[in-house]
Amino acid sequence: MISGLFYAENFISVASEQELLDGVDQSEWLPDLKRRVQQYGYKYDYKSRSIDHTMFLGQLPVWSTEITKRLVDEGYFEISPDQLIVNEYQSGQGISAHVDCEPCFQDTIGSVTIGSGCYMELKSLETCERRSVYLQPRSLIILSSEARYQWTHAIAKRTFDDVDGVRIPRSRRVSLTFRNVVIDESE
Ligand SMILES: O=C(O)CCC(=O)C(=O)O
Repeated sequence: MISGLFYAENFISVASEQELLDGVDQSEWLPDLKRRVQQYGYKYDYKSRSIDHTMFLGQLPVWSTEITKRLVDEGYFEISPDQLIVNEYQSGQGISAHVDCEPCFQDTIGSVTIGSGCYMELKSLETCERRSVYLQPRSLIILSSEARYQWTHAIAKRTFDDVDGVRIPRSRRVSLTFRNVVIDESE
């Protein structure tokens, strides 16, 4: 539908979803934003929209290893992601339209949905066309090339989504967004 956008339903099993959620819930949440977040690998600075080698936090958590391995083995990422942001959305929470920081992150971004589904809404920077993808629980969405750079993505702050004529209430959604950082070693 958009070049560089891939969507895979049932990317993870119900058992893996629960294991990931257990891993997330045993880890510390950061109060940096309105929604709760966790950051691994490198800490992204939301205010200055920047990242550098001084922001290194350590390896990605062990509970994410199975996913990062699959992302590479199944050809979604060329190299293993080294940055992970966990976002938690309660019903009614979302994320405003944005293009992920271009100087901070490489081409491919992958997001796994845990818990509630929701629409991801995309808008072309060039033509203002709109598309939306309903992210089912346990799905994977990849944004790369045109979808990553030429379109914004957002999640509307809603308590329900209308999917094929059915009103689906939102509950807690946790997303795991994997990226590779761009680090200038000379800095
Ligand atoms: O929750 C998601 O799936 C998307 C997260 C996102 O767009 C971001 O962290 O920049």
